[in-house]
Amino acid sequence: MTNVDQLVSQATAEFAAIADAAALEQAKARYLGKSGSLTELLKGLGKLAPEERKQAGAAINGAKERIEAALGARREAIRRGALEAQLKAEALDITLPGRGLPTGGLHPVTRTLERIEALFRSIGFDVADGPEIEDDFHNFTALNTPENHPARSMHDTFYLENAPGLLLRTHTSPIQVRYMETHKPPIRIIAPGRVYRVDSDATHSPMFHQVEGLWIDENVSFADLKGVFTDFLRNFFEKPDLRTRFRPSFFPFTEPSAEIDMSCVFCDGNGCRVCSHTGWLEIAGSGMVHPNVLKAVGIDSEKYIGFAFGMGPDRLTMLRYGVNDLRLFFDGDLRFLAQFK
Ligand code: 2NM
Repeated sequence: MTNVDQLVSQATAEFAAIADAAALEQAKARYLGKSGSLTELLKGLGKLAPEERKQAGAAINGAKERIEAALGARREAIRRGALEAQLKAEALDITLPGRGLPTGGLHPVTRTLERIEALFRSIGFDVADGPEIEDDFHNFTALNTPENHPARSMHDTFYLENAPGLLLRTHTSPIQVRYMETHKPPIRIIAPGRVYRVDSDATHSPMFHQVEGLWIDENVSFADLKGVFTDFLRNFFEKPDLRTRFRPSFFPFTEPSAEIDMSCVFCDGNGCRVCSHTGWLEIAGSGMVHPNVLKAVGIDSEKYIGFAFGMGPDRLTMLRYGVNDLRLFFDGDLRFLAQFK
């Protein structure tokens, strides 16, 4: 084997052992670069006799072509190998199932509201809605609440700045006032929603929820109130033996008025820490709608009569799920909320 043939097979073997593009270019320089082995051979041509020079020159140039060909083939092989590795690494298995999204859940108070709505719909009540920013008339005046009533004070009610007469509703009764203004009896509705009062501690939040109920017709009695509300509580807490008691009370918008207590759902009325060992839990306010309220909305108070009640679904939710701090419902802490999924 001649000198040049040896060089070609040496270069070809060296290239074949290289897997890296940059290393291949360095190897190329060792043969074809300025002071590469082949270049050195070309430089030596001048020292040869003219007749030898031609033959040697042709042999060296032939070797150069073969080395360049080997180099090009190796370059291409490395490029294809890199491409194949990349394609393999980035391959997508489109037959894999999706990862899915974390599931959310309804807020516990929303679940209670939906439950209350379903139970009242099932006995023919409609669900009414209304604005959270109310005026003086619908929140107080129409509800027989006098000008000097403490509930109207800035200590208890959020009034809007630069908007005289506008406030955040303190109960959902204005929904019922608006409904009575626009509908003729018989009226059977519940009014769920957010309400606002200046109050904040473990059992009071400045925003909380209320559900009020209203049934107006020609012969609605206090006995109907007792039956409807007791039946509702038994269904809501899934306790057929739950008992209620109605204690005389006062509200400007009802006469007579009553506080509704139910037998404690934790001890069935035997007395425990939740009911302060009384066996009873305060759960709602109620009464027969005051004639002045019916007059304010244009309903004939000689012909029509009815009952109304108001309860706190936040408290109902606490009792149903055994939650002891109202603020947990409004902090938005997922560690708490995720427990209701
Ligand atoms: C309560 C207690 C008693 C009530 C009265 C009315 C209306 F609009 F008919 F006058 N709505 N809700 C009412 C009555 C609310 O909440 C403790």
